[in-house]
Amino acid sequence: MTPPAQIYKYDLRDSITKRRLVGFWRMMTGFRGLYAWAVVALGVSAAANTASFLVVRYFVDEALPNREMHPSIPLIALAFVVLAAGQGVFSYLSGRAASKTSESLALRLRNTMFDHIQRLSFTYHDKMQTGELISRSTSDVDAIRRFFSEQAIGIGRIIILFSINLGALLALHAPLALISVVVVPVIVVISLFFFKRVSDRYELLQEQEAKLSTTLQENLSGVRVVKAFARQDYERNKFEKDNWEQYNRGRNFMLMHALFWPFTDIICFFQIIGGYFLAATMVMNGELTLGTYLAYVSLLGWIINPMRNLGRLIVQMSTGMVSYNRVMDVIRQEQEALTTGSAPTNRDLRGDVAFEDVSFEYEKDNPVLKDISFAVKAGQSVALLGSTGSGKTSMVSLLPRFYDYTYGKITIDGIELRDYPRHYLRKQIGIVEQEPFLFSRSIRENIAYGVGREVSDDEVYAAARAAAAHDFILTFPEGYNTLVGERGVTLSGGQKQRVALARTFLKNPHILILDDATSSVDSETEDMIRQALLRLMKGRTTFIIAHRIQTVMHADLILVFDKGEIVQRGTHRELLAHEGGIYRRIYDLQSRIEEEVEKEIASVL
Ligand code: M5T
Ligand code: MG
Repeated sequence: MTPPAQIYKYDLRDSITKRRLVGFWRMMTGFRGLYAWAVVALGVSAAANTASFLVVRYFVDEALPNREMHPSIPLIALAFVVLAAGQGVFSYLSGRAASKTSESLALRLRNTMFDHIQRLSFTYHDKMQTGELISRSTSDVDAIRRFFSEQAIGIGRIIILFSINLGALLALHAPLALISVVVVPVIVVISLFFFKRVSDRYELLQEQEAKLSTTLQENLSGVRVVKAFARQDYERNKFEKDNWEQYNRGRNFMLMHALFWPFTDIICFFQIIGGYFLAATMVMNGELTLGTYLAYVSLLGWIINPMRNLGRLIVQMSTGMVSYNRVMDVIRQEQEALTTGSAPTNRDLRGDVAFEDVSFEYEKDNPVLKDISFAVKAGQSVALLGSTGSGKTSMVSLLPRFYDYTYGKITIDGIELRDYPRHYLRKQIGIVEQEPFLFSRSIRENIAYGVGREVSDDEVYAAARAAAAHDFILTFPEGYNTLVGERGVTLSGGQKQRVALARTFLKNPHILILDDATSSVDSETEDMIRQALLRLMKGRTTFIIAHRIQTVMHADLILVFDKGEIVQRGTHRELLAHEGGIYRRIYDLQSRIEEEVEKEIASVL
């Protein structure tokens, strides 16, 4: 089976509106016909049900009083069978259409959410908690699904039942019919009263649920830290506190529901008893036949009980509406424009990069980069050195447009960075992140991840060799098919880094960014990678962030960062010549340590 084609024909972003019911209506695009059919089929089923009460009436009033077998009795029996079968069949057809509609709508919503979330900006993801996004994509989507599968269809059903049965009742005895529905407006008013209260409480409940799932998610990804610091008790207490809050909010929510029931129950009870009583009196006074009375009793039940359900549904609908807002809040966020930009994208980047007085801030008025200016020619390498938190990662993440700079100008090949479509830049620029992430897939899939086409084994091996990863991968029994992460082996920090390096090498980018990419490997392996890098870097502009002088000394330009500013610049030679400069100090410190280590080793040998 394949998903219904309609789900791809409509963009849910078009259904964002302040009026939530309108939003729901728009969301149904492509399925309204099917949905209407679900309601109509339900109506047919209800009509068959009602008709059988009228047949009862005919049977009691017309057929029974005759002593002999009335000629219409076989017909009556047949009518009962047909009506019962009709009711069952149409009820099934309705359920089938309704389930297809609501599941399709949920399917589309989940697809849209997933796709949308991965296209949101880095800034949004920095701020939005993962647990919150997960709960909106699952629990809130489910509430919307229930809105379509249970609440909206239920309300349709009730309106139909109400109209058909009331119609029949009016035909039987109009004054009695009118008296029998006096409580209906009261129930509607009570439902609306509860609607607001339930929806407020539900919103609080959902917020707490998101908080709880964030706690859980964070705890799971940080399970090693928790264990290492033996903080299980602390974490449990924290979780229990949040969970207790969840309990209270859940309870408040259910309590509102619980309060609603007795109100409507009592009202409906009086309505039904009153109706029976009144009709019975009328029978005794000879104003009503017995058959009509029997039909009336059934019809009244079929009017009042659905009305009680109407109240419940209206109240439950509020949950769907709260969830609608929570989901639309995410969908409303603007995506990063990936493909717009006036720069030509039909050729590869050459790699001339220039920064002119660039400043950047994650949060307003808190600049992490100040007046950064430098220029490199295509094929040159730039090394960034500096204390932690000085802005090195931030600077390089401007190049693939992960973030947009606040002031100044960055150009690549003479064209302003903002004119390049992000997708193009990210295809052309390869970045090995400071804390690389690997998927729970095979090593091979991880390495081939960035290429976006079928790659041969030889290509994968070559990239892995360059990253000094080939040999260690072959030590695993399953080699390149070894699963990484939760479902497979846990790689060491250095192994992970090398797989990430191979992944970027294979992508063969025109601008290469290595953010502390060899920090977790030993000096010998680093040396191997450096050799491979020298070959790879040829002809492409490279940015290398590192803390070791050895790693940066061969760069064409070394930038020394401090607190978001470039405090020194030049080649290794030039910077060394600057006695008392930071670079020189770092160099002296690192060579002193090395000397000491060497002495130490010599003394041991
Ligand atoms: C520079 C802040 C960070 C620091 C400053 C990545 C990131 C950083 N920051 C944010 O506010 N949000 C972010 O998403 O920016 O940070 P950096 O650029 O990561 O520094 P670095 O790469 O030079 O440091 P290190 O430790 O990797 O050598 O104040 O709080
Ligand atoms: Mg960094």
